[in-house]
Amino acid sequence: MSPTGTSRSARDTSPPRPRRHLRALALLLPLALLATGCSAESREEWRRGGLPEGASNYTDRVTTLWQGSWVVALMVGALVWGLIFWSVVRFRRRATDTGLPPQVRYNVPVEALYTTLPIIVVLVFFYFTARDQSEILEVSDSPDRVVQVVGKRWSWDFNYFQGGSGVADSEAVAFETGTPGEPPTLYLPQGESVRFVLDSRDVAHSFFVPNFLFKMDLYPGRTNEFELTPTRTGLFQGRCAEFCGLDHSRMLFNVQVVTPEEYDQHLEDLIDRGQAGQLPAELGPKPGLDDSRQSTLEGDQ
Ligand SMILES: [Cu+2]
Repeated sequence: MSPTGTSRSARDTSPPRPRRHLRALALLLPLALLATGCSAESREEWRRGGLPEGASNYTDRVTTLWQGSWVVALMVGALVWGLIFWSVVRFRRRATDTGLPPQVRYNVPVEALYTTLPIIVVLVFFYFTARDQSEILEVSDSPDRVVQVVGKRWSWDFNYFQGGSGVADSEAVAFETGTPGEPPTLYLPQGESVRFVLDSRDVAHSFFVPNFLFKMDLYPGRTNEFELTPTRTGLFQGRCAEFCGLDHSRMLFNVQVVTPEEYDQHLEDLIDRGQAGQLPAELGPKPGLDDSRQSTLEGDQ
């Protein structure tokens, strides 16, 4: 590099400055990081930004929001990293430098820029997130099916309803119940809108099916609802996404999306197995809640 390097140690006691090999490393590292993820089979997953393959009518909307957020984040990242590297290289200490560089302060245009740009970014994020969230949380007056999901430490109960838009105006048809050792399977019909009515028997849980790209919390004493249409048949994993105690990690369930005919047949099968109607009350709220919350839970249903 510089011929002055040989005599540097004689008059400079500071540690050696980064040299050519460090500069090469700085250039190669981002390339190496990019290259590791570009095999053919993972290209589709990269396109989705690491999201699982979608299976609900919200998939496209959520994926687009996620991809857009990544694009903005990478643009901001590239700008910040670019300015950092440019400053590091452009204003590095040179062999001929002596003493401190000129000290500057206050640059109104730059300060105005880094105040307004983040505000604009946050407002754009907020707009698109709020728009998509209100679309996704919309419920119709006449869903095709109604399912009540009841969280409990540490498993799930599913009550299948028919003939209305919620639990209050529908008839309980059949139920499924699970334990941490035997996770239950929730059946859903492909291509039909399903109203989910979420309740908890004890503490806060969260109903999460990664392939639906959707989750919503379950609270004791409060009913949450959302509507969703499964778009493809298959077996999917579901889990609790709210830490709820010792066996939270075992609070799993399966989601089996089938044709509407198979869905009806499954309800028939449950009835034949003696699982008709709603889950019996003796499996209801567990000890640990005070009486007012217990009665709210029972009174609502
Ligand atoms: Cu839980």
